[in-house]
Amino acid sequence: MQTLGSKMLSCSTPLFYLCCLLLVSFLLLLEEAHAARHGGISLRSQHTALLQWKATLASPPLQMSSWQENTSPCNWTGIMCAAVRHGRRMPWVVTNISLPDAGIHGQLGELNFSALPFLTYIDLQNNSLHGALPASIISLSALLILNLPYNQLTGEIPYEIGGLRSLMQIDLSFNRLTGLIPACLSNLTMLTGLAIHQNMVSGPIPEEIGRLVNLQGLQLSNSALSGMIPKTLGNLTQLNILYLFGNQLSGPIPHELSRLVHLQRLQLQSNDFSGPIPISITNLTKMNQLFLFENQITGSIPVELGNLTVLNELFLYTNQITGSIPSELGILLNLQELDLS
Ligand SMILES: *[C@@H]1O[C@H](CO)[C@@H](O)[C@H](O)[C@H]1NC(C)=O
Ligand SMILES: *[C@@H]1O[C@H](CO)[C@@H](O)[C@H](O)[C@H]1NC(C)=O
Ligand SMILES: *[C@@H]1O[C@H](CO)[C@@H](O)[C@H](O)[C@H]1NC(C)=O
Ligand SMILES: *[C@@H]1O[C@H](CO)[C@@H](O)[C@H](O)[C@H]1NC(C)=O
Ligand SMILES: *[C@@H]1O[C@H](CO)[C@@H](O)[C@H](O)[C@H]1NC(C)=O
Ligand SMILES: *[C@@H]1O[C@H](CO)[C@@H](O)[C@H](O)[C@H]1NC(C)=O
Ligand SMILES: *[C@@H]1O[C@H](CO)[C@@H](O)[C@H](O)[C@H]1NC(C)=O
Ligand SMILES: CC(=O)N[C@H]1CO[C@H](CO)[C@@H](O)[C@@H]1O
Repeated sequence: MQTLGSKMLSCSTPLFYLCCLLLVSFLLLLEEAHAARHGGISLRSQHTALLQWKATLASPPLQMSSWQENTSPCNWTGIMCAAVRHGRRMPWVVTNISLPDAGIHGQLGELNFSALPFLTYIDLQNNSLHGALPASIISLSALLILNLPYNQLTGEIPYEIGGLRSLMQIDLSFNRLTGLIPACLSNLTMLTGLAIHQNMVSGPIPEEIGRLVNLQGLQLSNSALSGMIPKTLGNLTQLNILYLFGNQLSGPIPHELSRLVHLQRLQLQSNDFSGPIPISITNLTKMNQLFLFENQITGSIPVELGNLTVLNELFLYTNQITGSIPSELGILLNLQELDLS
């Protein structure tokens, strides 16, 4: 049953897309019908969804005291609205929820996302959100930013997230998410930032991630990822930051990483990487931090590292590196920290 179920719902099957398409069309129809009854897009249903969510929270925080029945949600703390064109009208709709550090104790699954189709921005970082990231998140088709670090989210990252084609930033760091990194994240080709640092996700880094060619930051650190770095990461040529540290990743550091010409910080420490430091990465002349410590790296330190003139921090300790420190490293005038012990 399990296998059949996951097969049928796998994001790579045409059936899933058909279902999504039907679901989205259905929701749009509903929205239209609803809007028609009210002579336009209804702020009322957005108002209701937010108040219903508030009612499910364990002692709603002070910041939410302005969330009251007979006021406009556009006046509430943490809520922003915008006027959107709808036929000849320009109704106000809820576009932002921004309540970081607010002590919200509740579940996102209780928030009726299908009533909030105009949300572009969610920042609920550093609250006490627990439970899963709900599959209903697929309703948020206008979402650009999803910021949920520092919560207690559990369960798997729903593959439905791959349907949010407008998403530019996802931060799910510092939660307790488990399961695999869904390959369908690779459908979010507008993403500039993807951070799932400090969770309990496991399995391989999907090679499909190489399709996210607009990524500037990729943080998949401090989890339980295993397998090799996919060569396709070499396609992410806009990356400034690549953090994969604190996992059980193994195999060689792929020389394809030398294509990441904008890379400033490469942190691969505390994994099981083996093989030599690829000489090709000494082409990454913007590299500022190179952390390779606590791995099984062998061979000698390439003299070409001396070409990385803006390198500030180079940590290579606890590996099986042999030979001496090349004198060329001495010409790295900016090198503040060189720890090869
Ligand atoms: C929003 O609040 C202001 C005063 O703070 C008030 O004048 C205005 O009527 C409110 N708007 C709505 C739609 O509730
Ligand atoms: C989280 O919010 C609390 C206040 O609610 C604050 O003291 C703490 O510094 C915040 N933590 C982070 C990581 O932002
Ligand atoms: C969620 O919102 C939609 C759209 O307003 C509505 O049709 C639906 O009944 C709501 N669901 C619940 C459980 O309130
Ligand atoms: C609302 O969201 C947009 C992105 O969709 C963002 O540019 C804007 O800064 C947000 N406003 C606030 C007050 O956070
Ligand atoms: C990405 O990289 C792989 C291997 O490095 C390559 O075969 C592929 O064509 C590249 N392009 C995309 C869009 O994945
Ligand atoms: C470094 O880049 C240059 C061109 O910028 C190329 O000719 C050379 O082969 C590269 N070296 C390595 C080791 O990748
Ligand atoms: C890099 O360093 C090597 C050895 O130190 C040197 O021969 C080479 O010319 C330098 N420059 C480039 C672009 O590789
Ligand atoms: C339309 C589209 O790009 N679909 C892709 C979404 O992601 C899955 C898994 O990576 C692909 O198999 C689909 O082709």
